[in-house]
Amino acid sequence: MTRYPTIPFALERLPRTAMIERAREFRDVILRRRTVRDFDPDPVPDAVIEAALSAALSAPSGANRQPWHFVVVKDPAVRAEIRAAAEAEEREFYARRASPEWLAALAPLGTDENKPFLTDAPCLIVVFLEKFSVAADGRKSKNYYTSESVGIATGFLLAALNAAGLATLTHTPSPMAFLNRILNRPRHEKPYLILVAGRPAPGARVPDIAKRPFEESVTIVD
Ligand code: IYR
Repeated sequence: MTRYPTIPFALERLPRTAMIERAREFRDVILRRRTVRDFDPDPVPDAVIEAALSAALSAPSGANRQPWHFVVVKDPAVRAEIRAAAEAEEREFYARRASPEWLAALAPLGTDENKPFLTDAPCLIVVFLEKFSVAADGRKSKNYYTSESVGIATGFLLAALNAAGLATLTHTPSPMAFLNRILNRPRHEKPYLILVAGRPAPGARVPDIAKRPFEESVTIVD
């Protein structure tokens, strides 16, 4: 295999104060992100979704294989189908599949098998992970660090949607194979999560929870 040719790369050399300012500006934007479960049905501009997806697609990935596919679902009938299938799985999850320990961990959040946000929110972005890629001629090639790569891309997407003033929810009904069937995606694409996006419903509320203190989560070796 030949190496890629290289191209120059330089970033504007920011003074220290500007660097700190930029870092804090981004922090302040992302600190406004909350996982929301009550959405307004008002549609979101396509251009916002497209720009946020372009940000996601720029994520680093193992060997630059970009092992992901994103399906944007706006069609209310398809969202209704996804909701019905997710709620069927979630009924099983809450009634039988989840361990008592898991249910106890979820109890403070008050989640249950009802997922109205899947039809209330104007936009679902279903993220698929490709353990291997299939070329146009059918040849398969293995992908690397797929969960890390798709996780980073999904993080970019969340950050971009929230920066645009949208609320989001990462939803993972379990199992999610119904998404391949409903969205007509090939078997080698594994559903990773459903990202629900829209404006929060008027009067939406979120749990009063906080992140752990900085010092507890970060160790600096200087
Ligand atoms: N998938 C279920 C359960 C669930 C699990 C975790 I971990 C959460 O942080 C939230 C929910 C559901 O969506 O209800």
